[in-house]
Amino acid sequence: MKYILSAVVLMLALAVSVSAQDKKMAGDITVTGEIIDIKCYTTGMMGGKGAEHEDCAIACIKGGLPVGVLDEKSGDVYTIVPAKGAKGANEALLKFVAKRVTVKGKLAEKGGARILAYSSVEEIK
Ligand SMILES: [Cu+2]
Repeated sequence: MKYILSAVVLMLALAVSVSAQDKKMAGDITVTGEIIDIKCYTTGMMGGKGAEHEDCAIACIKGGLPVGVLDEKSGDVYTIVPAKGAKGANEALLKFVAKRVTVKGKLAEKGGARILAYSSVEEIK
């Protein structure tokens, strides 16, 4: 009986931790990593990241392809959009392309998409 009870408690604890993970979908977030153009990074075009890809990334982002940040720890990619009322992310982030930065903002996640409405970007020197 004791055994069954502890098994039930364990299952409940697991269920709670899983639903807690599902709910980490919105809120303040800080991401450290490289500013990338998501299209080239995803397709692997010309390496898709780093200094060798800087010129391509700038051209792509200037041309309107989505800009994002590649989390250096997890490898997760966040699409960057402007915070409410701010100007377009693409133009504002051009000077940070292929640089190592810290991006702060609000995260929204759904269906595999990660959207970061950024409030600040700082280059790490
Ligand atoms: Cu590119």
